[in-house]
Amino acid sequence: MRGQPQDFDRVLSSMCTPPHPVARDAAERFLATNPGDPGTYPAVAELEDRAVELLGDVVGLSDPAGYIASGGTEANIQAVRIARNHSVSSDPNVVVPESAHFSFQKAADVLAVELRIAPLEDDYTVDLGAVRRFCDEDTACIVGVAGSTEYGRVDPIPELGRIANEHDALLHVDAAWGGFVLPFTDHEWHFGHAAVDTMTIDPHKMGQAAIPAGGLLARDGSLFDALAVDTPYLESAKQATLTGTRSGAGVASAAAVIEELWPDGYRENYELAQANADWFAAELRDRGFDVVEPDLPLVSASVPLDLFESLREVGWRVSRTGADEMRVVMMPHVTREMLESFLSDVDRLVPTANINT
Ligand code: 0PR
Repeated sequence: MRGQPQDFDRVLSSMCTPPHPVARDAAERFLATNPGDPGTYPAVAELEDRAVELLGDVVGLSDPAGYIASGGTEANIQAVRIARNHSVSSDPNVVVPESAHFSFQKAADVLAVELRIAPLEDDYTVDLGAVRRFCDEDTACIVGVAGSTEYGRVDPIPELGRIANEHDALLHVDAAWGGFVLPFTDHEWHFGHAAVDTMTIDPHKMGQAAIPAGGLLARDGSLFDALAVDTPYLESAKQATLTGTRSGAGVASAAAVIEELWPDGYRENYELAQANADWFAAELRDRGFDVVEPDLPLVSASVPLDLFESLREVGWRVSRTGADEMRVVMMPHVTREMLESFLSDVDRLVPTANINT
């Protein structure tokens, strides 16, 4: 059977997007390579080094250590694993904001660490007082989110770094989605702004690489020693990645597209996406919906369930937040025309929907 992938012309809530042409081309050329075995596949290993170096430029780190992971989930699991293995506690805990992606629940489960979930302030960033209260001598890691999945918010990363230092804990920043838009904002979020130890930044989200291409970076390469296992029958002596055989397509596409778009192409994407987010938020507000102010290019708004369902029925791929708002992510494929067409469906469907629910 020869399946047909979905079109992107009605996809509004995904954090993925069609790969950029240079990413697609690189992915195809490197399909039969495995960066997990750099002795046999040296060309893709070199591209991985280049991708990490370029990611360092994006996140204010001059000598970055890291690798291209299968996605943000693997990068977050590995960051928690670094912190756990680094910690001297026999009962380590990790303090995360309530806005943290569910991959941290997987990390806590797989790694048998306690997850302490700090509540948010009214602006959807983490409550620093709660983080302080939750930290103790067993805290291995504090997590800050730079571009949260549901509201696109950025936690106060420099303050989290100070709290982490006070507790000898590591600070991990999850910029899986936000990492390719935040360089063009005033936020303080990266290695150059704060005492960040590790970071997730995914080329296969806003970076426009082919899936799978997540990114894990560390300020200090020795942090990866805590993950390394011996690989006796490979030509390389050690391996710090979670998976063994890995996608050369993802790695090559990440290197190619970041080289192509950083910084001007990404800046252009950000400016278009943010303008669309601001415009779309205002349009929804004009129609009487409650909208969470879009700080980054992501709009969440209270939309009644029956309208939401009607929109899905006519083909719009929209999802809901935990608090039941509709969420639209301004990925590079989301154009003003798409949003106009969506709004005309909203206008058409509103009279039949019950706006008071
Ligand atoms: N960290 C953050 C801040 C995320 O938003 C996500 C995924 C991850 C980590 C995990 O990344 P991976 O999915 O690469 O492992 N956020 C999206 C979400 O849960 C993932 C997604 C992407 C969902 C495309 C749907 C979709 O169509 O919403």
